[in-house]
Amino acid sequence: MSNKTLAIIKPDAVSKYYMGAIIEKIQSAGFKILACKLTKISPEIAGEFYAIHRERPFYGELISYMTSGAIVPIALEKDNAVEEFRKLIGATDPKKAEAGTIRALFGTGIEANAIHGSDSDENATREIAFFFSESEIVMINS
Ligand code: IDP
Ligand code: MG
Repeated sequence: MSNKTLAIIKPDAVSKYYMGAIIEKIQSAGFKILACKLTKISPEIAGEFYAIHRERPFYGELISYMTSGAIVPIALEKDNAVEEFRKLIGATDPKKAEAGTIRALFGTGIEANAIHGSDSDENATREIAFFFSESEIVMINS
């Protein structure tokens, strides 16, 4: 059980100015921010990040969506981070996400679901390294 995960506030949520409200939810749930940046990615970079979904029917749309505006990748730390963060964000489809979860509160559809969360410890490690170098990982109050 690892203690790190990667979140990405997705373009729909950033463009609606939900970044502050979402970070508030994340910190209130006890996650510590290790690294955070506002950025925009190219289709090549998005394609590399989502390479595992290359065969899925929504892949092309997913790449267009994730490159349609600014995103906020955030490296997070908490005990059992991957599982705890997936609980906090809720199901992929905001309509099916439990009330109070980030996707239920801020998502508008199965694609524009406001936030990404790593789905395994292995992917969390890969995804954090995808967006942040070692020297960019910092602990507040330590
Ligand atoms: P997850 O983000 O809950 O892990 P995945 O199945 O890994 O869900 O899909 C990655 C992302 O692709 C989703 O968060 C969502 O933005 C998008 N997506 C998933 N399923 C669909 C779909 O059926 N249609 C359009 N977009 C989808
Ligand atoms: Mg996934």
